[in-house]
Amino acid sequence: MTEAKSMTDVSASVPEGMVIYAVGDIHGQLQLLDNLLKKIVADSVLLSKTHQRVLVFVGDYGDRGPDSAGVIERLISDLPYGFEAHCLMGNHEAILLDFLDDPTLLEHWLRNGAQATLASYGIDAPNDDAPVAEFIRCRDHFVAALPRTHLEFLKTLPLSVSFGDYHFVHAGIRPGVPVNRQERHDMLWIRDEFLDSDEDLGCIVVHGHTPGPEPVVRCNRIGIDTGAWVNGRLTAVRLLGDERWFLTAEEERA
Ligand SMILES: [Mn+2]
Repeated sequence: MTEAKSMTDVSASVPEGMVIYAVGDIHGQLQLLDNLLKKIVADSVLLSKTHQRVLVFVGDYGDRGPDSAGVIERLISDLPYGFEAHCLMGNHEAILLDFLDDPTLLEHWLRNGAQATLASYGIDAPNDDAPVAEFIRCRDHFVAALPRTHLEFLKTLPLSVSFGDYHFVHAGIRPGVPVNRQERHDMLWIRDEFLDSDEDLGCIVVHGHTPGPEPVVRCNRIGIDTGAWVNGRLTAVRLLGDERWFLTAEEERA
């Protein structure tokens, strides 16, 4: 890897013959996802004969936006033809899985947008101060409504993937710890210690989790969460050779 140390210059490469599109946090915005996928397909048409086309999704597929179930179904079975896809785990998927094991965690999930996900599977969420019996009932209904394919998908999401000089992970990594020794909790939840670091991490980290109006490029990371559920913008970074640029789908708002 070359020594790019300016705050905005990232010098890193993906393997030759590969083009990667890494997509930020979707949060139930199926329409934005479909619009962005169309742009990615159009953008990559001329590369399809010469390059392996790779999609990486950095997690947070559900919660908050209107169609969590639809987003997961799209990722499982209806991505564009000809792409290799890697879907990573986000903290919202982890919260969902934890709730299946321990229904009392619904209170925590409700603070993170569970209502939208539950509704997308046809379930009314109880209030966060409802008795535990209601949380258990909600969990049981959810287990019954969640297609087996969705459960299997959620349970088998990897935490990270690497290609060339790039490392893809939901929230980030802990500076000073090698990428292969990172802890699950950091990869799903870390913010300031990672976001504020300008240390050489040994790779360029492509991540979501912390939204902003625009993608963020620093010497050691690229943040691609543009707040699909709050800003109506879903972003992908395209990585080809040592070049990168951004594709965005935007909601039309009156
Ligand atoms: Mn997140």
